[in-house]
Amino acid sequence: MLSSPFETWTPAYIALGSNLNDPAAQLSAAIEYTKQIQNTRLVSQSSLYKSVPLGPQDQPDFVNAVVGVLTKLDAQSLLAALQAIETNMGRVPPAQRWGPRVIDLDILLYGDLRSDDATLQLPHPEMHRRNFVMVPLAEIAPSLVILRQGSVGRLAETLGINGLEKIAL
Ligand code: ROI
Repeated sequence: MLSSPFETWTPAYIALGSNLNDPAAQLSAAIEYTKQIQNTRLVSQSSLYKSVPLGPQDQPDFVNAVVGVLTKLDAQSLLAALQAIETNMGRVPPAQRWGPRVIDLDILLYGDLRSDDATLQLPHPEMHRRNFVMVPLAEIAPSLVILRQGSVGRLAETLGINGLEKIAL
């Protein structure tokens, strides 16, 4: 009972990405909306990074960032809140797998929770391979350890900054 996620502030990390309609402005708007999620506090925010697309190259560069929150929501409720923000911001189901998008909000980590749900895999199964996720995350949580992958700082260093450029903050 005392450890119910509804009564406890859980740290979670969220990756943001956009490559359409002024991506940096999309990320700023998404961060403002994230601050308004009920029972949730924004506690840290990385710089914004321009990044070359992973996947099809015939699309605009992305802007990526990571934020840290403390939340009383359970993981599924946090996911639902983030999906509502995506929908409000005009996200439509991508026409193309790995195609361009107005906004993408992915939960990377929710406390120590492991989830292999169809709708929510935690830790995010690809995060440790993507420098546009690990480099911004390393700004705000370098000593965080990702299950079976090692520390965020070490992973970010190993991945390097190829194709990444800090553009703000
Ligand atoms: N590539 C980059 N650089 N950043 C992203 O956020 C991103 N998101 C995606 C795909 C299309 C896989 N590529 C990306 O969903």
